[in-house]
Amino acid sequence: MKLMVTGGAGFIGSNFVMYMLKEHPGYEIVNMDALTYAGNLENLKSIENNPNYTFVQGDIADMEEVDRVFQQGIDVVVNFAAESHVDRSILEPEIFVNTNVLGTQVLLDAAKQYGVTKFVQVSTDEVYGSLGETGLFTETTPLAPNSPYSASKAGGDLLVRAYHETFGLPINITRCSNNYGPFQFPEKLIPLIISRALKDEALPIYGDGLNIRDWLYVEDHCSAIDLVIHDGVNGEVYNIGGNNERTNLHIVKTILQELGKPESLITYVTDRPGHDRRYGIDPAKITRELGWKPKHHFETGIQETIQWYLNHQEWWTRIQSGAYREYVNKQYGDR
Ligand code: NAD
Ligand code: TDX
Repeated sequence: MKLMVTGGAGFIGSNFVMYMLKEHPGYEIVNMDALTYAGNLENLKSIENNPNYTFVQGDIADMEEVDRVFQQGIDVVVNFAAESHVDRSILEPEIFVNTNVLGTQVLLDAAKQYGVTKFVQVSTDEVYGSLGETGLFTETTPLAPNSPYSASKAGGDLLVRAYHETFGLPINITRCSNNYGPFQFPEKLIPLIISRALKDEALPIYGDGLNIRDWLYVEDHCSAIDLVIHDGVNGEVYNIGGNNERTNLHIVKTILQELGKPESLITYVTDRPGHDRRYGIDPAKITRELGWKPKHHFETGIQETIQWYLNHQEWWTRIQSGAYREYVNKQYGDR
């Protein structure tokens, strides 16, 4: 099987590439990634010489670049490539529409033209909007995105759905809750707090810190996508989540305790505009129909994650200094 993974140099994509090469040593993987600020080939150092792995630098919104990859003969597409940070989408929405909507459409067209056995769109619970104090997102919850990021992801999802209904493309859409684990870019809450706390910097908490996110260890997200590729019923949406709802304040205090740092570092700042109050996923469908079960408990997963960031300080320090671009140029030429 030949898989095209887009966005495989980002946080979840790189974990997924490594996971699939380990779980399915016979599969070939082509990783197409534009290497935006969030793409980091250092994440993939452990597998860069694997003969079943190739990297292509390219933009999913560029028809010619996408076409060149499909000419290699692709069986399955897993689309992780996206602009993924809500705060950046508030400052600069255009690039989100370009990659998350137009980029998805370009990929869909190529998948339709060349024919694939599966197109998996990796999406997010944020397309459902915000929950009140009770209830969970199911696959039939209406889409009600509140940020330019989630609106652009919802736009991509709707195109994926339409290519199934109109052209019979064999698709699945997965909607996962907040991921955490190794290689997450230090703009996102958990790595941001760890890296700033280690430097005794103020820890910015938006609003009252009581917004709730539903956390899933990244490897458990990868195992769910693996199942969907193989057993997902064409046209279906699968929600992925581990029933781990926590307030942001709880997350930050857990990290501080683990690092032995004082809570006085916590600094309440102006709330994110349109800040969703609560996310919570009902994973009953993927559990029942595909037999998926997460392996990692939040309490141990967060400890392992903190330990990973402690052991890989050079990884995030280089990102924060921008020096990892030198590695890219050294490895793949100056482009
Ligand atoms: P990330 O920002 O860490 O990585 C995104 C990757 O996509 C980067 O390597 C970047 O270079 C690449 N990319 C961006 N624009 C591109 C383009 N036009 N063409 C090709 N490559 C491009 O993101 P992530 O956190 O790993 O998220 C991956 C996917 O999972 C996204 O689609 C996101 O919406 C979804 N998702 C993320 C989470 C989460 O908690 N991080 C949860 C649910 C769903
Ligand atoms: O400095 C901060 N202070 C703060 O209070 C940051 C960066 C975040 N927060 C809050 C906002 C959210 O309530 O923490 C929570 C998590 O924020 P992010 O890490 O930015 O994640 P979120 O907005 O929930 O979106 C993430 O999960 C769903 C990913 O970035 C998305 O790509 C994914 O779709």
